[in-house]
Amino acid sequence: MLMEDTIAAISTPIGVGGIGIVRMSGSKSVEIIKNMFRTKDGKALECFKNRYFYYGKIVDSEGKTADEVLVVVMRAPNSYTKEDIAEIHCHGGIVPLRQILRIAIQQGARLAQPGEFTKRAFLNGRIDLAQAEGVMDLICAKTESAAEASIQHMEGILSSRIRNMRKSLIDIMARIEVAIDYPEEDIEEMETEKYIENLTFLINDLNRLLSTADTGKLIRQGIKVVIVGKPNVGKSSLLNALLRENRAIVTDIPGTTRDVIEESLDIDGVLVRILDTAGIRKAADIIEDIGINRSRQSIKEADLVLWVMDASGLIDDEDLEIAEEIKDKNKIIVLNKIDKQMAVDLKSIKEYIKDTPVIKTSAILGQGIPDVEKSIHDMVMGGKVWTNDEVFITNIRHQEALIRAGEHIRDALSALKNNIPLDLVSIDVREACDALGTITGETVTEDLLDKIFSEFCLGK
Ligand SMILES: Nc1nc2c(ncn2[C@@H]2O[C@H](COP(=O)(O)OP(=O)(O)OP(=O)(O)O)[C@@H](O)[C@H]2O)c(=O)[nH]1
Ligand SMILES: [Mg+2]
Repeated sequence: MLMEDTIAAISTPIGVGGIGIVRMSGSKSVEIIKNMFRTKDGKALECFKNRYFYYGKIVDSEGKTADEVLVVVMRAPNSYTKEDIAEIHCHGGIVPLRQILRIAIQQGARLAQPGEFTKRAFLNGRIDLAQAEGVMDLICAKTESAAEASIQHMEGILSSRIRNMRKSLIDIMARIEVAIDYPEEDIEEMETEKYIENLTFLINDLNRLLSTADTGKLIRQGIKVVIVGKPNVGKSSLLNALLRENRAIVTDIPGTTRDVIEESLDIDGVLVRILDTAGIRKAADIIEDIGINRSRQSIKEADLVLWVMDASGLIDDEDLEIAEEIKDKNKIIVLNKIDKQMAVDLKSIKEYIKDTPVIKTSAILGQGIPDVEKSIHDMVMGGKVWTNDEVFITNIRHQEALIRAGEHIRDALSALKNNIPLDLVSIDVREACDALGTITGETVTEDLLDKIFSEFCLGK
């Protein structure tokens, strides 16, 4: 991948839209745009003013019009990539977009690889790696809270926390190196106390940041909520009520749902992947049996179980079996069909449901559905209120780097406490420093960069 190349890509999604954008970045962008752009009366333009929109058309080498367009040029270094960028805003159909891209390539551009624009922004020093990943996370965010978390990363708030930690480590490393070069015992002893104090402060700060990773993961990937219960209690009706659409088949025949149905739901900024499953009982036929096995598999993978019971029915052995199956899971009990005569008595399962919230609903009337949502939300956030200035670790790569840095800091601390020679301590401090540097991209290998950016979308 040569940085000298001028790259081009379609930056808008493939589909039908009002407008679509072809973007170019590199030193030849302006020359290429001059060759393919004509004003309304067919003239080529000598000069494109910086950041001005020009109305005209794109023509191929035979002068044939590809589309009517608006063109804008953003010159280095004040652009996304810090290189000359030209954008062609055409009609958002796949044919004009592809044709314009083809003409740009004929004029000397090269097709960009996924994430190559952002990679250039990184390599040219406009953003660091965590910020680049923030851009991609924002594009892929499925809820507002996921978007908020990625904006924090994109704006460099995570990066500056990491950089501060790294600065302290570099500072300690420098002082250790001086101490190694000029060993004077009394100074060393005083200094050792100082190192221990600084490293302890750092490890606490690092642990605080790491503790946001669980919430961060939920924010980004969503939580898996599985609806389980006996047949006919209203599981599919509950799914439909939560989705506010008739997604799953509902009948009064027990054993209606055979396969697992998965849908996504945004509950107050929390992404929920919700699964409706086959009612658990002794199966009546082989298909139902397969379905019930799938229910059991889903329970294993669940972050949270919604255990639905018929409020007008009685607890029996099948319920006890389910209770046993989900006893180690986070769960919420949903007593459904409260529009009917209440009969259920939870006493016989009270050993299983200590501290389990019980929500009463009528799925067909929509009663209690907001309470179910609130209960899910509370379970996920653990009573935590979302604050805007908090940085969350949402990326597993960042989490792993922090864990590695933490291990090295802990090793350095225990070495210091055990009077192990300072040159060995300094190795651990340096490793911790390098681990943190992989988050912002200061100490990252070419291979890792390629891997990260190849997961980006085309045209970004
Ligand atoms: N009265 C009343 N009936 C309900 C309620 N919720 C569901 N039902 C009825 O109960 C029957 C079973 O509903 P489903 O949602 O298919 O039940 P299920 O748990 O998915 O059943 P399986 O897929 O067979 O395991 C249907 O006839 C629903 O209309 C409710 O809140 N009140
Ligand atoms: Mg069902």
